[in-house]
Amino acid sequence: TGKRLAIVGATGAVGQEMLDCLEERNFPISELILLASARSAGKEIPFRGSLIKVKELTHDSFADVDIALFSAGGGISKEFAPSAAAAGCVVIDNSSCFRMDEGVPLVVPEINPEAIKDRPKNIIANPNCTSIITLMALYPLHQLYGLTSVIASSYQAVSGSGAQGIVELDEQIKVLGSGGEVTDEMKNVYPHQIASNVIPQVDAFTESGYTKEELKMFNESRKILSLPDLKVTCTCVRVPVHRSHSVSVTAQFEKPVDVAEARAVYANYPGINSKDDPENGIYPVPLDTTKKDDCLVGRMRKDMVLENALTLWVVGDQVRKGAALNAVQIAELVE
Ligand code: 2RA
Repeated sequence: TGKRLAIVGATGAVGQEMLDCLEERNFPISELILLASARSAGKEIPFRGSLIKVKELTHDSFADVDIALFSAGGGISKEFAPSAAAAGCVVIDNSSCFRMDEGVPLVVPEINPEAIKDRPKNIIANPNCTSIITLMALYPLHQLYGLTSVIASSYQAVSGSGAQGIVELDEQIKVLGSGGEVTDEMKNVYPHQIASNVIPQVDAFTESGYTKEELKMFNESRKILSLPDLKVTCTCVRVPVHRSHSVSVTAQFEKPVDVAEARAVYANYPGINSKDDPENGIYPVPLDTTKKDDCLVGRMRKDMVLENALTLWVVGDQVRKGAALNAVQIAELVE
């Protein structure tokens, strides 16, 4: 029998992608409840051949709901997820709100599926997209060689800022394409022009000089892999790409590494493939993974500087595996 499933933030980019994933994976649903702000209430969204009317989110929206997927920002999760959990609903939250809570599992189904069993708050957290994509590449190598440190730089799509990030890039590309200039009025999402530019800041700066996004990679990697001493340092950069994040990673391990063996580990590994043949100019680019489930790894090489280290490049769709698909896969694990 199907589940009574709610999506909070159904009208956003991730919410829409969740609907696509639920349909494509034939997720068993007896009733779909779409919840959003009063502004969006009343909208009708197609699902499995019928139109579902969006309802306004309230604290009482979760009576008899089995699973609720939240993707409406940290504020909404903070305010409404506890009410949903208290109503007996299993909450899968895509915001950063509960990720580091002791009693909340932080799950990538291909890595730590068993963690969902211990959910005293009835809340399961979906990791940050950059963490998911990076760890999809590193986990198979961790199983082989024992991961000890990560040095990474990310190249993050504008979809990470929601639909408005995509709009801002497209608008600026259009103006530049017609010989115009980007004005300050066109810089709402980002502090600088994003078209034909890169911005070495994702999310707010902290006192350490790292941004919140960079500290998410540090904290979430340790929790998901259960490696409390894992060393992680990264720089997260926004680039003028629509949907896929790319990450350049140098990873160090306990044991000596072998590139051929490392490349081969991805064959038949769920959710991640290798696209890696440098002699023939073969490696993954963001357009390869857009709207696709799997992440792709390439540029794998034995690192020239660090002992027992591999340097590689991984790409994944930020909206899909980075958010919506991962949340739906977690929902599939919930009995
Ligand atoms: C971003 N990872 O890319 C953050 C949130 N989705 O903006």
